[in-house]
Amino acid sequence: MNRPIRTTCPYCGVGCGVLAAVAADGTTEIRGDSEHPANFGRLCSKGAALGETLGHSERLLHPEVRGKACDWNTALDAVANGFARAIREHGPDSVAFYVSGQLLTEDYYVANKLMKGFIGSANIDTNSRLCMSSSVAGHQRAFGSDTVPGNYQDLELATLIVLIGSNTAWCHPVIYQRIRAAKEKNPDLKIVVIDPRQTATSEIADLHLPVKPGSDALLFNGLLAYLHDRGDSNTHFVDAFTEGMQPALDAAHACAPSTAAVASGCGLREQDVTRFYLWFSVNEKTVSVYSQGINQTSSGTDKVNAIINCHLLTGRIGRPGMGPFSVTGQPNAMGGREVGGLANQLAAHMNFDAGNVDRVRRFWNSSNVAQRPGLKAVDLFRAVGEGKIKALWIMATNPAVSLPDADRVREALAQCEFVVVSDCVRATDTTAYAHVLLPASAWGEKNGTVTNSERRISRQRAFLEPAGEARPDWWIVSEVARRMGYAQAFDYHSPADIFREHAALSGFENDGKRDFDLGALATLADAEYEGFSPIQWPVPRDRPQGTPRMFADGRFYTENHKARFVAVTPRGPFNEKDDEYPLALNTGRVRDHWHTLTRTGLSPRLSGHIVEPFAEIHPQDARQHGIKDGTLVSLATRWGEMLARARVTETQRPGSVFAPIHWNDQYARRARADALVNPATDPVSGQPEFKHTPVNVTPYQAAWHAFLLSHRRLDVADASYCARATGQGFWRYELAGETPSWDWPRWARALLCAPLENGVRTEWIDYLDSGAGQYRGARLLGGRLESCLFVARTPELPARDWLASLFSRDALTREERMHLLAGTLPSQAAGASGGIVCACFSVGKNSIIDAIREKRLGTAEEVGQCLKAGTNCGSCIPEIKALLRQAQSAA
Ligand SMILES: Nc1nc2c(c(=O)[nH]1)N[C@H]1C(S)=C(S)[C@@H](COP(=O)(O)OP(=O)(O)OC[C@H]3O[C@@H](n4cnc5c(=O)[nH]c(N)nc54)[C@H](O)[C@@H]3O)O[C@H]1N2
Ligand SMILES: Nc1nc2c(c(=O)[nH]1)N[C@H]1C(S)=C(S)[C@@H](COP(=O)(O)OP(=O)(O)OC[C@H]3O[C@@H](n4cnc5c(=O)[nH]c(N)nc54)[C@H](O)[C@@H]3O)O[C@H]1N2
Ligand code: SF4
Ligand SMILES: [Mo]
Repeated sequence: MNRPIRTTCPYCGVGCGVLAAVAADGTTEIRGDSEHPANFGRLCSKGAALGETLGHSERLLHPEVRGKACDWNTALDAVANGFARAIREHGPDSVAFYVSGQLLTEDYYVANKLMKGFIGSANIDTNSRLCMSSSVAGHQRAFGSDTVPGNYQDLELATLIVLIGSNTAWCHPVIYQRIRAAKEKNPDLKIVVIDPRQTATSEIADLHLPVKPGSDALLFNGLLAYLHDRGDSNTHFVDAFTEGMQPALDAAHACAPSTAAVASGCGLREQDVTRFYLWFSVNEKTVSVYSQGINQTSSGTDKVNAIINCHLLTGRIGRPGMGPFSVTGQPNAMGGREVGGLANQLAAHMNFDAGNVDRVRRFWNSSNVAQRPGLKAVDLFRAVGEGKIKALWIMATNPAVSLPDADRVREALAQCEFVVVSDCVRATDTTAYAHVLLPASAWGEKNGTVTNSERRISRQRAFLEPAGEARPDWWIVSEVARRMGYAQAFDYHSPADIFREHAALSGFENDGKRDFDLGALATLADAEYEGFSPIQWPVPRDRPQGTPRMFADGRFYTENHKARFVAVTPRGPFNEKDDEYPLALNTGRVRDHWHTLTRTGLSPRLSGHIVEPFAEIHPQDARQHGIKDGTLVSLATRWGEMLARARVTETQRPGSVFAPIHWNDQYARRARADALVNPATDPVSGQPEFKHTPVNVTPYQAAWHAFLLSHRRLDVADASYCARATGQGFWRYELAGETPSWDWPRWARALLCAPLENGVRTEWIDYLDSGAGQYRGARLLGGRLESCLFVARTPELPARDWLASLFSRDALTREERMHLLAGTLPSQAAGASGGIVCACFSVGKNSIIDAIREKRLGTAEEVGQCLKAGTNCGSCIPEIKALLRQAQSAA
């Protein structure tokens, strides 16, 4: 085992410290870093399984130009020439970069500098537009700067935590674990969850408010009015450090004349609203955590300010245990904001004011700095579709899957003259449209920094050699810049060079005028950069120890240093539901997958929790739309359609449907949620309304259903529904189709027989009941199970667990062969796992239910002692507790 390397998890914005050690056999052991202040050794299921995602099977290993592998020189020349030609013929605004919060700060800085500083256009936007831009805009309106005031420790010091539009348990699991631990220590800590759905997060809630989708501004305006009317205003703070309270209060009173009016407008019980308001009133130490349920709406910026208003009125900001807290999604969403990666920012938290443009021009020593904001993501891709953008470079993001109205995004990419994609993975829905493909180094191979949700900058460090010819993104961008004639300004030899320049720019002519200041880090020696310990910005020259909390002195970054209330008039979603599309589509994440599956999709452990795209729907709506649990449904909106497995559940709010964002053409067919999502955006931030699109749901009339487990990866072309998941030693396919085969045995043989099996003993075991429309077949190769296929007219098929377990066996016993087509051994007839709950120890739902019943287990700890489930990363504890509750209510 090599010495462990200290690095940072590449998934969510919690920014956990990780220790990675490569063993002699090439596998990587991953542990939480007990010294990292974000996680103190904890990891969630995704972080813990990082070692399973480092293989090279899917990697892009060398540059390609128009489908042909080539050397770096050829590819870099092609990119530089393609961009230079477009700029020469159509001007700098005819080109664009679309980048990502998954780049490291150094990569991001160089990309931003090239576009805004030297090409002279601000057409560089980032997927953080889809993620954080309403928070950024809300912060800027309230504080005059994009500043997150507090930190994670505040969650442990608070007596009330309000989680708004945040499925913390699944999306920021280590923050959730810290909150849970804080609640165990202090049972008086109250937790309120505001989300139309009941999620895993609601499991620790003292109060869950299932708000009507999009009604949060009314709820917080009501709170503002209530706090004021009860005399909870901190008049000293308001008078000395804020402005604009009265108009904000007037707007609040106008829409929220009473708690009853709020309750009815938000679809809540009045006593629940009152309880929430009262708790907020009496708990000075309140942290309001919010995330995509707030940001991703067409009035997201107003909602952010409606929340911040309540903290300003009560002066609950900048002190331990309190504050509004926007938690960031991607590992380096914050770093991207810091370098100016959003099209409406210039650099280092500076906007396009003339003074800033001049300052940056002098610092970069360029006569060509962009003078005004560029196109925001949705508009940018619209411009691509209209042929206005002639050359586009996409780095570290997968817009064909993740942008709203994603079918139009594909059309735009298909007709763009010159598309460059830098990615680690060869085949994504976006790389399919690239003229030039550039192989980027992946996590574990690159060096640089990231900033987490609490402004803490940490190092990512390499512990692996780059795969194939992959190179770090900063190097790729710098090489293109050189070839475009900017060699001097991009003469970087290491990420440390870039970091020092970035830090110097943030401190340049700053003198406390701008929040983002890393002045003290501008002269870091290479060795110091190597040994860099996590630190919270600002780190100005006179405060080299960093800054845990902001605004403690009541001084903000507006002209007059006062924080601003914003008067908010609540607005509903841009597209309300209509007769044709009577339900509201809400989209989001699942516990064990990350975005478009390019990494978590490789891990058998992570792929076992949820194996296919689904649509959650309330029983009442299911009845009305003729939908049964476990069947396939078609979801359709004015923008597109998808197929998914129905999950009928009381946790869903009547009137809404929830679908996950993860599945795409690489893992499924017709399952991209964003094909359905409307491209409506927030007028201030440009953030899309991902959480609300009018939708219709109908049963999908499949003539046959099937599952297939196969040692080899296959292409099941005849299936209209197909979802693939990675198993241990096999691929799992869930299938359905509109026309049944005339001859299933022949169909199965055509699909499952591989050409090169000479000399190996091949056996078939199969069974056909053509009357019942049933076929079951298994194929053995040299005595091992190679594949099996189960077809039926309905989705009722045997459980997959026992069959799946046979793929890790060298040979099958006689008994196993006999029962192969039954799908289970008689002794295990009830032994299906029911789906993985604990990813770390592969413990299934049914084993937990059985253990609870048979051993009379009462707590998650007891389940852990008995089955180990939940004892490693703890991400599944909310689900275990839900099973305990179910068992208790059944008993
Ligand atoms: N497992 C996992 N974790 C992740 C990611 C991942 O892909 N997988 N991605 C990371 C990224 S980039 C991000 S941005 C974060 C996102 O983290 P979250 O914001 O927590 O995740 P989402 O599932 O997008 O949405 C959160 C919740 O908003 C709710 N919601 C919808 N509409 C409304 C509404 O009108 N009001 C309120 N109050 N709530 C509403 C949804 O029901 C959902 O439960 O997660 C990060 N962490
Ligand atoms: N309907 C709906 N849509 C959404 C959302 C939603 O809630 N609902 N959420 C939105 C949000 S918040 C986000 S953040 C986006 C995320 O959406 P995307 O950014 O499109 O998703 P990822 O799968 O993370 O894409 C990252 C890509 O970069 C590659 N990559 C990883 N590391 C590197 C690297 O170091 N260098 C390079 N060059 N490439 C790398 C990966 O292989 C992958 O292809 O989705 C948005 N879309
Ligand atoms: S909470 Fe999980 S995904 Fe997020 S940084 Fe920590 S280990 Fe990674
Ligand atoms: Mo995000």
